[in-house]
Amino acid sequence: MPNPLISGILENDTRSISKAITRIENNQRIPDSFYSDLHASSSGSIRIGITGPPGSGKSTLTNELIETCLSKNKTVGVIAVDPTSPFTGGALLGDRVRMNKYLWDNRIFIRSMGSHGDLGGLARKAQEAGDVLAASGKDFILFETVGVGQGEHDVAKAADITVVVLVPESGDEIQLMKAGLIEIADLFVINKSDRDGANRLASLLKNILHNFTTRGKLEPPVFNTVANQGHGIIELFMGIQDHLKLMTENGMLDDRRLSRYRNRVSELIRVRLEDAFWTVEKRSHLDQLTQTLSSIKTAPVILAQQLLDRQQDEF
Ligand SMILES: Nc1nc2c(ncn2[C@@H]2O[C@H](COP(=O)(O)OP(=O)(O)OP(=O)(O)O)[C@@H](O)[C@H]2O)c(=O)[nH]1
Ligand SMILES: [Mg+2]
Repeated sequence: MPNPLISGILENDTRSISKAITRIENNQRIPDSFYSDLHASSSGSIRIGITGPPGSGKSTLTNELIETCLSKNKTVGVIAVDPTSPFTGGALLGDRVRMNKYLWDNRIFIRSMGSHGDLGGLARKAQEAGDVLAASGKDFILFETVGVGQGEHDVAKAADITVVVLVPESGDEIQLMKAGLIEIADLFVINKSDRDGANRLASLLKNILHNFTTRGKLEPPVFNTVANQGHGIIELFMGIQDHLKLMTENGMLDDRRLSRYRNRVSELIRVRLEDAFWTVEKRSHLDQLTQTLSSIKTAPVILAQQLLDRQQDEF
């Protein structure tokens, strides 16, 4: 018999979903059987990553996408991940407003996650929260992350399809290439297209994408939106569906899900090995040998090897 929390999640009970995500977020002990049951029911959703620079309109766009999903009788889960904030701040206040809007509507579940200073763990937790939402039967799960370097790559790993949100001022060819966005984006959105330069950026971007899309990837389409006026949202929603259809047909979606699964296993092993390795004794040994710069006598590679070689009782 599944545990009561799992039963609640499978019945799309908001309190159970919330409770499970809180446990994941706070690193509380969760039995393996919970994860097994979750896994058995968490493959049905489409996971969409939405990332981009601060203030580009990701939350506004997400809100519009929620409404579009609802109008098509689809259910939605949102995980708003902010790697830059602990648990307070403007963005999260905004999230609270929209959460309240859907408080009594179990077709929607919205949750924010701050980093708690544990950036690495955040991607894993967001994935697991996504599993909870998937098991609750949500058709779409939106992962909204502010793009600050690594953040974009993490969200890309968590999602089936990644939407990168830019604004007309987002820069010239070199800046766009350098940001590494071309590699992770499946679709581009130029939001705030009510401002000057939106068409210019769209043609520049299309040109770059045409020339630089790597093999094994579809050329990302570019959409113009004005999210705060609801313009271009339906087109974007349809564009996401079309792109997913293509990815399904040529096996890319399965490939991506497979590599996501493998990455998750590798990442869990890495974390467990490190946790097991760093005993209190080893930490204090490292601290002692590195009290000041002048106290350091060996190269990092040598000290690392010494720590790896020593048995517990030698400390
Ligand atoms: N002019 C214009 N303003 C917009 C548009 N979309 C959103 N905004 C405004 O831009 C501001 C930032 O929007 P958000 O949706 O909070 O942006 P965000 O990317 O979620 O921001 P962070 O979460 O802080 O990174 C808000 O004041 C929005 O009302 C648009 O298409 N045009
Ligand atoms: Mg936001």
